[in-house]
Amino acid sequence: MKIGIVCYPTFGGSGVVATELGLELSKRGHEIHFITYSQPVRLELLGNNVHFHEVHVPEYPLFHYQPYELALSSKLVDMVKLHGIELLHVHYAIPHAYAAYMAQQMLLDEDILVPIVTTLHGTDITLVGSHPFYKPAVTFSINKSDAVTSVSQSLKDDTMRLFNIERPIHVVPNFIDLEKHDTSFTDCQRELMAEDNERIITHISNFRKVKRIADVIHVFNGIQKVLPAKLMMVGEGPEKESAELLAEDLGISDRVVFLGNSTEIDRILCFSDLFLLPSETESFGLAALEAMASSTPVISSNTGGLPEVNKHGISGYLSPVGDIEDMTVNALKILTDLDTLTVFKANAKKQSMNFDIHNIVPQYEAIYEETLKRF
Ligand code: GMT
Repeated sequence: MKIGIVCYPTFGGSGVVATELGLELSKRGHEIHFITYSQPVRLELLGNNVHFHEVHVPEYPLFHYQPYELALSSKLVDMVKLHGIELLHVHYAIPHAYAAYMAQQMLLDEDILVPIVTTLHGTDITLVGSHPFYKPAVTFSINKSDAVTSVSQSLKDDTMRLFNIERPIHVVPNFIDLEKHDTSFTDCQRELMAEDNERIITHISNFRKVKRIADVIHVFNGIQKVLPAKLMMVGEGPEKESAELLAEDLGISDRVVFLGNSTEIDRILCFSDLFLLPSETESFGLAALEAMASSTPVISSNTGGLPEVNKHGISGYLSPVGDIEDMTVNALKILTDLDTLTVFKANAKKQSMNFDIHNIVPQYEAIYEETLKRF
């Protein structure tokens, strides 16, 4: 199949999922066209089967807001015609599903039929999409998609509850390429980050409010009072500065390392003992799955799709949102004794195997085939 993929090309989970999906589809013989405003961060290899088409939005002083949707839908029309793209798979409803629908209508005028598959990722539904300013457009574009998927059962339930949805939603969970998280790395370089007797705790996110970054610091503070430990904070975002200040106020800034954005997540996770994800809400928690695939148990909040990913008492623990004390106690249960840590590490790896890329990507292929047949 010739498939056009639209996504946010940044470090966010939806862009990562879209990119990994496109790369895997290309390995399975499909021709993939990424259509977005810059090359996706995890898209390193362009080749015969993987193409990238940049959407340009020229600055025009009359516009207070530059019309990205318009530029995107025009680009989709051009690329479908030029490359014979048979299906558009858009990740994140806003504004991608809306722009794709406009492109579909323009192409229809020229008797070109292209179905749209929309994948809902989370904040497009729970935080942004359900805002009254966007809700009618988001409802419309979901209902006009030819197939809709969501990354967890919890997100599907939220979508059905918050919007008036008239079509089925298929749950296709996020996935992981286990080969990229091979823990048999010989050059893990743990010694560069911490002393032998120190436990390494990691948090990776876009440092937005929804991630509850202060909780990460407080939980780590509780851990390091009991055990020698270091905290790796990976990512960039609006809450980073206040997290740095909090670490300073608590007198632990020498034990908290802010690493910024990284394309080498697997390298950081390979020396991590525990992953913290205390988010307010999380449709899935791809970062937690990536940690587990690197044999890193997870302390997370019990919200959204996280219980579908992290299994309480097995791959880690789940606590009520904001319950720093419970998270700290659970973290110490895992970290204090080396044998327990080893068991949790093995369990985390095993649990991640339920989301093997080789089992999940065929589910998308089946949806594409069924949608094309129906269209
Ligand atoms: O919150 C983020 O980390 C970014 C956000 C995005 O839209 O890229 O992530 C959402 O999609 C990911 C991939 O499906 C999910 O794993 C994240 O849980 C989800 N974030 C939220 O629901 C807050």
